[in-house]
Amino acid sequence: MPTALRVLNPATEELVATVPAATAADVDAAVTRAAAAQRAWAAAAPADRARLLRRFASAVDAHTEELALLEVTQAGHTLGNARWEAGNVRDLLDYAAGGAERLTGRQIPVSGGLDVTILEPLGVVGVIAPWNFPMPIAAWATAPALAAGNAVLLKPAETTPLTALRLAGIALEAGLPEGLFQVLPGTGPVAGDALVTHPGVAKIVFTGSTRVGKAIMAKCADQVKRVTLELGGKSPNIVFADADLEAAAAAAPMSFLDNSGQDCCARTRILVQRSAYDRFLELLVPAVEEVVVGDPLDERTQMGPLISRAQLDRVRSYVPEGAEAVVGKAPEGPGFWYPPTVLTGVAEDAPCAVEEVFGPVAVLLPFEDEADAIRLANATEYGLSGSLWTRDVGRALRASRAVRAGNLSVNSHSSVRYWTPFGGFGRSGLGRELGPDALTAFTETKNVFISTEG
Ligand code: TXE
Repeated sequence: MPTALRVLNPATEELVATVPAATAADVDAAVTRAAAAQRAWAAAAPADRARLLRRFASAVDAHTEELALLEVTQAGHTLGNARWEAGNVRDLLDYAAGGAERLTGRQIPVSGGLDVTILEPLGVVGVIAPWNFPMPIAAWATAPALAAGNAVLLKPAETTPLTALRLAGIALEAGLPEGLFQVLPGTGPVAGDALVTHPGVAKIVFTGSTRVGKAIMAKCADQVKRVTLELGGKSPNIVFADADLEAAAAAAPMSFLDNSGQDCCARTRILVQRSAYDRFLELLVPAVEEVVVGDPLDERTQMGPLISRAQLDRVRSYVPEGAEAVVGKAPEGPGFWYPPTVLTGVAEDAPCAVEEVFGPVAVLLPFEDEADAIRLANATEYGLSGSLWTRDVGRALRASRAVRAGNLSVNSHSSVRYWTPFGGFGRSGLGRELGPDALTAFTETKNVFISTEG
């Protein structure tokens, strides 16, 4: 196992930084520090926790540009996206701060006494984050976990530790207690596994591949450790013939090209009703060809590189030799570039049509009628997101109920809002993040009955 992580700029392949990799002993020491910090944090008044989290949010806001540039450099995100992502961290911290003040148990009527529920913090929470959205995904768990009175140990992905490390520094500068939020850059099998198996870690929040998520869930079972999983997706974008086809075709490219398709909500299965298929394809071709791919620092750029050579190879392996496709433009190397690609004429069950490619590749498939659309939409083991384009309200509601996915949008591709719940059906995950119940996921409900008789 490497003792240091090499961070490359995916747009240039230049070495950006070398970061020491945490060992199991480092994780153990971090758990001890975190547990001590957590005890004091949980005992603090909720208003005091809220005040510090708001200070943390303001400090993130003040460092938006620095964080955004760091994300562009290590992850190849476009500057606009990276600024949004830093803003998302700020917003989440603010939202969670309010939650700290509003997290309440209940009083339940009983005879012979008083019954109350108390929401106890879990203790030390381990967050294992992926490289596709290093800042937001880390904050989705960290902000509510802290707000609910927990400590957080965050292990960022091997390729993208820099923004997480900076966030930990900003937290300290903002006055968060030492040890409460620590970042442990390291490999999955060493630092990640040490968090998963450590008896002092009460819960794991994992975002990443279904393969690793399943293995983590199995290991957590040993200690009946709490676990939230956000795994992959293969989301449908269903376009009915009665939809505003111009709007649907204009929106389709960025719904799977944003972040170079390295997005678990990417709408990579474009399902179009056969009677509108030719017209939709005619509209889609220029929309795909016009997407600006290139230097992530250029404000006009809409799509940057893939994260790594391994990811580039993985994406290539999904595109059959000589495939029929609509292909956009991409720079030549250096950098891990792949052009926007829509595969046409592929079989419904081809690997590129049912597996998560995690790159700028979608498939275009025709369907006959509503029932056929639902059948195709659900013909995957995933169930994270999806879109429906139609002008028929009844159909929108029927289809929304019938598609098995945690996050659906009608005449839109929006999936993630920090104030609404997010998570998957099936092999896309377990549990929900974000939204009004985000803090509750980091608590254990305790019921106390107080007898008034004697
Ligand atoms: O993910 P991994 P990878 C999907 C996407 C992508 C594929 C592979 O399809 O192409 O997964 O990506 C840590 N114990 N998604 O290989 O390995 C690892 O260090 C504990 C979808 O990068 O799952 C990193 O921090 N931790 C996804 C995190 O798990 C372990 C986002 C994710 O890495 C570990 C990313 C172990 N044994 C990839 N092994 C989404 N849901 O958005 C690895 N890790």
